[in-house]
Amino acid sequence: MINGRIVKIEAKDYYVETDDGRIVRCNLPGRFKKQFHLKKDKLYKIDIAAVGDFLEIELNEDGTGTIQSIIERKNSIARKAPKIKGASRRGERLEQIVAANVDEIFIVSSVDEPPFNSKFIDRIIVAAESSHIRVNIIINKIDLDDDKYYLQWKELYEKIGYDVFPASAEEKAGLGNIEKRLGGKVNLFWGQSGVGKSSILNAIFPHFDLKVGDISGYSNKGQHTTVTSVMLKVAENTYVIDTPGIREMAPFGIMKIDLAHYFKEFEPFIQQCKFNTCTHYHEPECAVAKAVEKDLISVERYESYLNILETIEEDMNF
Ligand SMILES: Nc1nc2c(ncn2[C@@H]2O[C@H](COP(=O)(O)OP(=O)(O)O)[C@@H](O)[C@H]2O)c(=O)[nH]1
Ligand SMILES: [Mg+2]
Ligand SMILES: [Zn+2]
Repeated sequence: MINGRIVKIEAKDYYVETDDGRIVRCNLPGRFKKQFHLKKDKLYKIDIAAVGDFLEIELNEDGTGTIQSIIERKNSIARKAPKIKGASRRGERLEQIVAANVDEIFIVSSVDEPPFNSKFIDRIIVAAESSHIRVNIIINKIDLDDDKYYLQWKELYEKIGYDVFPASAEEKAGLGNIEKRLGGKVNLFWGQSGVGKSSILNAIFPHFDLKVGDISGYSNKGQHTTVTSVMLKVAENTYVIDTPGIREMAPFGIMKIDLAHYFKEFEPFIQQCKFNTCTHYHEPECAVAKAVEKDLISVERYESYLNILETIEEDMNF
C-alpha cells in the first residue's frame, strides 16, 4: 500500500502524487460509490474523491494504481453543482467539492472584465467560513482601474478582517505579497471565470504554463469538458490549487440560522437580536438590521446576506 494525494481528476482518472514524489494515474473502484450512497445523511453527492484528498493506493502491474481507501478529510470547500442533466433528483442540487484539505483560500476577483462582483465574493466567503478556511481576497486587473475604484472595496473587506491583495497579472504588480503568503500551506485560488486566476499563478510561477482565457468551460461544440481543480506543488509543503472558471456560485449545505455567522462582522450583533431564531430579515428589534442603519455593517454585505438567505430552500433540513 502506498500513500498519496489526489492532484488532478480527469473524467475517471485520478492523478495521485505519492509520498515518494511520483504521479500515478489511478482508478476508483465501483464499491466506493455504493458505500457513499448508503451513508445515513442521505445527501446525494457526486464527488467521492476530490483534489486534495489523501489516499492509500495499490500499484497495478501496468504502472497505474487503484484507490484502496480515502482518508477522512480535515475540511472541504464546496458549492451547489450546476443544474446539469442527471445531477438532480426531485430538484435537489448536489454538492460539488472544489478541493479537500485546504489551508487558505485566495478569492480572486477583478476590477473589470468581468466587472467587480462583491456578491460573488461574499458567496465564496460563506463557503470558506463554513469550512473554517482562512480567507484572502485578490483584486486583479488593477491596470484597468484608473480611478482606483478598487480601493473602497479593499477598505470594506479589510475592515471585516480579510487580507486584500490588489494585483495585476498583466503588469506583474502586487504578486510578491501574494507569493509570500503561500509558504507551507495548501492554497486554493477560486473565483469567477475570467478574473485571472490562472494568469496570476502563471505570473508568479512561469513554469506552470496554465491555460489562460478559456472562460467558458465548454468546448466550442457546446459539449461540457470535464475540467476540475488541479493542485500544483510550489515548494516542499507548499501547494496552489487552480480551479476551473465558474459562472455561478451557491454555497452548499448552509442552514438559514447559521448563515449570519459566516458574515464575520455580524457576529457582535447577532446575540442582541430580540429573537434567538432571528434571520435578520423582517423580524422586529433585529440588532443586525439596526447596525446596518447605523453604518456599522455595510449595506453591500447586508444585501449579500439577504440575497443568499433567499436562495436557501425553506424545506431543506441542511
Ligand atoms: N488587463 C488585464 N487582463 C488580465 C489580467 N489578468 C488576466 N487577464 C486576462 O483575463 C483573461 C482571463 O484570464 P484567466 O487567467 O484565464 O482567468 P481565470 O478564468 O480566472 O483563470 C485573459 O484574457 C487574461 O489575459 C490583468 O491583470 N489585467
Ligand atoms: Mg483559469
Ligand atoms: Zn436579527
